[in-house]
Amino acid sequence: MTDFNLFTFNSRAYPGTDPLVVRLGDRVRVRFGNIGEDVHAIHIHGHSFWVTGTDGGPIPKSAQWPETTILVPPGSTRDIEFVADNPGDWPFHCHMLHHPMNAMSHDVPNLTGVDQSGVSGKINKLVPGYMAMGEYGMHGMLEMNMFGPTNTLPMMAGEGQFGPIGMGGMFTIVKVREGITNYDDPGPYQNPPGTVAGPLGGEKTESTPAHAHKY
Ligand SMILES: [Cu+2]
Repeated sequence: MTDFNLFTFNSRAYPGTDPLVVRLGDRVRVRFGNIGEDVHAIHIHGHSFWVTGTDGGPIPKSAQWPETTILVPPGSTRDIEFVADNPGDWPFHCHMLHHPMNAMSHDVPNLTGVDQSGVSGKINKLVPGYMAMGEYGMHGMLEMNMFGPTNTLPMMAGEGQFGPIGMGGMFTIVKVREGITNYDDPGPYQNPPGTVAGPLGGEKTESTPAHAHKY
């Protein structure tokens, strides 16, 4: 159910990808080289960028254009540049749905809202180990850490500071930090008090950090 490849950044799938650590105010250039056979739509959160070059050469400044997603065709390169003016942890990933998630089994028919009570027992007679799932969406899969076949990647993986992230392919995080003196991974962003959404009424949950509740 991988349609029909596994997709990576620099041969690595999230959470095995390195974060891109940048200093607040840095001008950042990223060059994508697509050596596969599929188009990739690379998207950043928290910023917009300028498309500044292709494998044909630099794009003159008067012809550069602003974007938040850039299509990178097979066998080509694209350069983007942005000014990191927004502190935080920002997803940076391919926007083709199964590329940042790889083995997400999205060819399985959508069972959201389908009452599956009693189904597991019957199917288990034919397919031992079958588990009914998806009545309330697939988010529950994130916490199961189910084992897949030994020759493939996990379906979804990665832990964030608020819980499972549910990505497993062309996905990384741009970490924009003020006042850093090196580009080592600085850990999760410390969100300023009052900037993180919480449950209505301020009820504390296990995955909500304490500093998110200083109302
Ligand atoms: Cu892609």
